[in-house]
Amino acid sequence: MTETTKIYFAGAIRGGREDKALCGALIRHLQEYGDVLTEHVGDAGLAAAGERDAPDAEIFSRDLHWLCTADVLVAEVSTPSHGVGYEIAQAESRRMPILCLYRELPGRHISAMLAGNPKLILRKYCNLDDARTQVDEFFSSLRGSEPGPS
Ligand code: 6IA
Repeated sequence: MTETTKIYFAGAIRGGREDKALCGALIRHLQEYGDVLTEHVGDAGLAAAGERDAPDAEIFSRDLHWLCTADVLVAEVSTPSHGVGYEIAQAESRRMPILCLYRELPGRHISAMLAGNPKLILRKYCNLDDARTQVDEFFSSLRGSEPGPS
């Protein structure tokens, strides 16, 4: 992984925008590790409903294209989202490293399709600092798994 690593950040949009500020802060941290293709997910101006920046079909094909060109996927999964679940499944089928971050919230449980999936790295966090630490550990584990110079 280098500073040109392409990172696809996934976070709920129509699923709910409660965590948009947190997603924005996570994206800024991820930018220390590479190019975040989906900066808009942390955009405070992007609401769960309201005006659309593009037709759904355009959003779908643009995002899927970005996902295909990404090296890793990092997802914030505290808020259930159809789109984020779909993106995680796509990333898994492309054998991309995947980090899913979540907070424990009252009355909410992470889907068994994530919690039971050994292909994902699923990490709980309590606050932004903790989430940043999880991101740091994820990228250092990726560096550790790269083949060294021969
Ligand atoms: O089902 P969701 O909407 O919660 O899915 C969120 C995920 O789908 C994010 O990780 C994004 O990558 C992708 N996504 C969903 N909607 C959009 C979007 N505009 N622009 C870019 N990516 C999107 C929607 C605008 C509209 C809600 C006003």
